[in-house]
Amino acid sequence: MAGKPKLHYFNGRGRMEPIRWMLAAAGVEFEEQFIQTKADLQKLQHDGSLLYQQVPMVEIDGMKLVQTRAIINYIAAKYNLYGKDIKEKALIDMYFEGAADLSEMIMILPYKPADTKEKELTTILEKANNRYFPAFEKVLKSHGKDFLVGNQLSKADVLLLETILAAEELKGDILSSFPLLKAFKARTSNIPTIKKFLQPGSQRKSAPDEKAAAEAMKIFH
Ligand SMILES: N[C@@H](CCC(=O)N[C@@H](CS)C(=O)NCC(=O)O)C(=O)O
Repeated sequence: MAGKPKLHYFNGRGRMEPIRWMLAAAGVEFEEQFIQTKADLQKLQHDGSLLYQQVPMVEIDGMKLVQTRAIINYIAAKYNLYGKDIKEKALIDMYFEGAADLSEMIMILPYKPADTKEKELTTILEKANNRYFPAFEKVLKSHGKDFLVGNQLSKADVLLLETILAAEELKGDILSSFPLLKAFKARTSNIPTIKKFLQPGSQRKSAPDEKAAAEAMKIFH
């Protein structure tokens, strides 16, 4: 039997967090090898483990996979989080990419210069409120089902939940005018594998404070 996937990244959210979420939602246990210094990153870069000299990198099923989307798609395909046919896959990708656009804006906020953070935050909240959350509310309303596509959990649902929770960290009542998203959040948070990941002590990471953001910047810049 193949061993547990091994995740190579720093001990923070960044681009690895949605990968952690996908594995957790699929009920797959994983190990983490944390990159703590620039030297740790350089070691991986020099030993040929990173095709583009970048992380996230995940050792899984005898492969060393890089590129966040490729890793997520492999996990989604392997663990049935990618729909049942090519039309469902297209919709799942379309919703996933929308959530990813918002999620990425939130993910990089702590690494923005202090004097632009306030403006960035306003832009993110405006986009969440007027572009992304209305779109997902509309999708859920259009079919009245529990999940975004095919009434079955997919990588798009997992990323949407992750993104909702991250957006709520920025503004607690951000879902106030999105009742279907509120219900979606409650429902998906209660899926046993996800519920477990949301418990304290899981491998889920918290949003970086200034010190953690500065540490990560030292490794990658
Ligand atoms: N498109 C890549 C981007 C990866 C990326 O930018 N990784 C950063 C850390 S989050 C990195 O490894 N930076 C070091 C470098 O580019 O030399 C992905 O999604 O995996």
